[in-house]
Amino acid sequence: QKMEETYIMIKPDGVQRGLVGEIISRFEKKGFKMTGLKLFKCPQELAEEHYKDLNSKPFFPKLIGYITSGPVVCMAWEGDGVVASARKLIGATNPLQAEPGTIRGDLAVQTGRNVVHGSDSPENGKREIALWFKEGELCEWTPAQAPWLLE
Ligand code: DAT
Ligand code: MG
Repeated sequence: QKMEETYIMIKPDGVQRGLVGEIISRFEKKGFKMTGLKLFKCPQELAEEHYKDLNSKPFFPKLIGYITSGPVVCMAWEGDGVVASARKLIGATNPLQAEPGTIRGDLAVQTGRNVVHGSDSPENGKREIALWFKEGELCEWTPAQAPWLLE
């Protein structure tokens, strides 16, 4: 049985602001395993599919415009409880409400520029990874630190 996985994406503001290393670092240091990574310009249709549950919201057009406005960093991360834990590391949707110590709490101020995405359930983790990554883009590997993280 495969470990839980989540789709994490650094949004265009995170890339433009030079926060890529900082954000990846948080997940790396926590001890999760990266299984996919790419810099990517997101086409309109993919952005719309990714956020389809929000397509009736008034902010939807702006959200799609923002996500497609520049390159994003697409990531797949794996680990026990990674979905909920990544959401905690990321912090609340509105960065002003996000706790200090979280990515959004430390690095952002507006909901419309909240620098990072994380899947909200294991099902959506799978769905989003399949949506953003092609066959052969994911990497199965065992980190050398595994025995020092997992007993
Ligand atoms: P999250 O990204 O924390 O999972 P979400 O799935 O509810 O939040 O919404 C997806 C993104 O849509 C969110 O990161 C920013 C944008 N968004 C959500 N609510 C918004 C609002 N009320 N006004 C403007 N943008 C919003
Ligand atoms: Mg969400």
